[in-house]
Amino acid sequence: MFLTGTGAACFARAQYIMIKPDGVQRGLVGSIIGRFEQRGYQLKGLKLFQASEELLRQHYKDLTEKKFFPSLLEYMLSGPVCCMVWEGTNAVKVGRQMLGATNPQESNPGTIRGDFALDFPGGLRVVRGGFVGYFRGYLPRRARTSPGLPRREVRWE
Ligand code: IDP
Ligand code: MG
Repeated sequence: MFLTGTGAACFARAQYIMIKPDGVQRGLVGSIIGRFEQRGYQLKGLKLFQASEELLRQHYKDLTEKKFFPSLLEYMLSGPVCCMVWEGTNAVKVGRQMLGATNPQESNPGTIRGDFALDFPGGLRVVRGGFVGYFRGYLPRRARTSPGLPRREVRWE
């Protein structure tokens, strides 16, 4: 097991990041990986993955009632996503800061969204941040349904 420690301190060290289909198609994978490496985070899992509708409905369960959900679903099915797990100090909070605000127009310059994304409709949504845990019993539901990264795939040394 590559992680030791328990509970919140352990959770805070691992962040699931997904580069969405337009980010992959625009060739931004390298730049985004570079930012996390530059900052000092360590790549613990990486996979290019075509999500299924069923998995996306689980992954975005809290958003299914939103008006934009059908277009989000269609967009997320439009091509492979790049799934990553980054580990390091305060990865959840700092990772969020590095992504920028959900609405790209409100993302500060210097953040990933603030530098690479402009709008919701028609793409340019680029990245999604989430939360991932490693240990049985502590694993949040979201991590279990994160496209491309079932638990066993992030547990390599
Ligand atoms: P996050 O990606 O920053 O975690 P969430 O609230 O989890 O943001 O929303 C998931 C995704 O749903 C966003 O990344 C974006 O693609 C889409 N989304 C969220 N809010 C809106 C909206 O108001 N209009 C259109 N799409 C949205
Ligand atoms: Mg979210």
